[in-house]
Amino acid sequence: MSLEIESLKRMLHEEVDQLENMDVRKRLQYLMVCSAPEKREQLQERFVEVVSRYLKEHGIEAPQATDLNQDGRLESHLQALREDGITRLGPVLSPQEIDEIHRHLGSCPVHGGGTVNAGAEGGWEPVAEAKKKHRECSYKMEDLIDAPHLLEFMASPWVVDLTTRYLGAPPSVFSPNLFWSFSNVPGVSPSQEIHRDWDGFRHLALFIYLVDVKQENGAHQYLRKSHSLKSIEKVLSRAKDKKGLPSKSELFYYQFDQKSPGNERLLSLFAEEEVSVEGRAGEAFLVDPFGLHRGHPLIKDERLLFWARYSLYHNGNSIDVSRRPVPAETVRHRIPNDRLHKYMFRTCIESDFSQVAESTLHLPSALLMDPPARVSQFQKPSRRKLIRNFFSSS
Ligand SMILES: O=C(O)CCC(=O)C(=O)O
Ligand SMILES: [Fe+2]
Repeated sequence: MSLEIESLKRMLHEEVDQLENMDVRKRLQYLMVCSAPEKREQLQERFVEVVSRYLKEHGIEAPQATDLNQDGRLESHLQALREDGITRLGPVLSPQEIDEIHRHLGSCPVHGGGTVNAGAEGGWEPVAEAKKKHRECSYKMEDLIDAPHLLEFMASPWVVDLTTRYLGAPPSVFSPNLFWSFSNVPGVSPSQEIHRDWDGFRHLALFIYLVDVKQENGAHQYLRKSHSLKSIEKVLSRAKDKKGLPSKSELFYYQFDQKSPGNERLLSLFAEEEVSVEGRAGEAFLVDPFGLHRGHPLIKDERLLFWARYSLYHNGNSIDVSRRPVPAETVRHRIPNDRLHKYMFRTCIESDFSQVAESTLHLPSALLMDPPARVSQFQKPSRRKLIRNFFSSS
């Protein structure tokens, strides 16, 4: 075992000792949620090093899409992601391709809820029925994978290159999702409240609009520079003359909820950084979803949104965990059939490369932790409570 792995283990154990017998994902989740911001970023760096070394040793490396580098576009997306946490990729699917996707979905049933696992009680039904009673509904993962064009885009060399460079190692693609949001059922769903996503130490969300989207039918809203300590510090230093500023730790883990007294203060601090991504069907954007974001609640019409998540490991709390990967035969001709792609898509496409899929599916536990001695008695407290504890002890 390399020194790096040893030292990472030590760092992790320092904090984990108090949390006897949590299984590895809970430990990682705890570290992600409860570490002081500086510690979290330090852990993140080390985690990336360990994962990328491990993958290299297993022959999994992403080739660089050099043609895009030459015209500087990839570099500028990367820079925007690092500085702002969001970058717009422009139109990536043509109107004809969008029509083909809609034609495919025309015969596919949906389930109430923005993700299938988070779905309301009830079965599969046509969209026309679902929209009468649900604010959101989602398609089966296999119907999404079978749809034309989306899988190819998720696997396109420059998306793989860009996500690899941002994450620091070839990504694990997880939770591809395709869902409608409607305006005719009152109320607001959790993802329509400003929030952070907690799917890994470092992760990205790729979004593609499949209908034209304006603010009133659910444009994605993002607070730029809320995704990293460094960029939060920039926002704070720009506002240094204002009274009653929150601390950078407070900002780093800030969660909005309707009752938070700090919401207004935060929104005004990030006023210059707020973007609502309006765009045509076929437009894509990438965000670091640790940064504060939401989908605007719809006031008219509807929205069809595709997302895929790119992370450093299969985190175990993603929406596809209880779903079986689709058989490889159905997609083999559509994306390269090599080690890299088998690894990247192992959560959604069955792989005949089972050794790699197996040994890396639980990458963190294989690398970082001894298996827990006893079944965990530890109940993870709610994130809100963890964060409250964090603030009261800092
Ligand atoms: O609907 C959107 O634009 C964002 C969705 C989201 O943030 C989430 O599901 O975590
Ligand atoms: Fe989110």
